[in-house]
Amino acid sequence: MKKGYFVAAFLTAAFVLFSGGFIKAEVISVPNGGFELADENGQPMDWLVDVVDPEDNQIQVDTKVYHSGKASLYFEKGCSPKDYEGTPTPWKGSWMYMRGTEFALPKPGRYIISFWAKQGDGPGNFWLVIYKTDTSTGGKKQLTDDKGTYVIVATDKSGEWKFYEKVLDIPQEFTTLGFQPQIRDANKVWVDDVKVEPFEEEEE
Ligand SMILES: [Ca+2]
Repeated sequence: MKKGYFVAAFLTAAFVLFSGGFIKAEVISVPNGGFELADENGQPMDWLVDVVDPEDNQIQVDTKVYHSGKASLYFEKGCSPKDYEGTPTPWKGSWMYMRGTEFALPKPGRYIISFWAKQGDGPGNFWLVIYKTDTSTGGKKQLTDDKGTYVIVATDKSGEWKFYEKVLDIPQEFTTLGFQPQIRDANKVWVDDVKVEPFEEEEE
């Protein structure tokens, strides 16, 4: 921990030095937000993958299709709720999701949360849910914006890489965040560059 703290302090000092004394943007690292790191099974490091039905659904780090670096997240839901209607396992047709390692923001305030996605033309949409863990209960609490939504939804189905972002006011009690990628209906998507940056009103 101490070594990590020292490195962080050093990098901050170096950043201030080389940016001419102005802190323009603090770098906030989303753990494996670029999906460059995979385990021996091709699963993304720092993300908890919960594929409820591997016959229909798939989560893999893809090293052939990516937006930046050398890899992205491939996320495919091969079934729809209607496929499991009236069966003993209706939950198999419902949400498929995974969760990222939670991370800390330096302070409360306004942030831009963004990602790139390249989505297929299936009926489902990829959602990125923003949440924190309630440390007293272990439950997940979603962060809702002023329009009452707590997700960033990938709406484009052209198969091209598209940028999605949301500006959110992060309150004190939410300075530890987690991301939950999910799809409910059938579709496939590549996701890359999940990022969090401080929002700046004006740039000079
Ligand atoms: Ca990447």
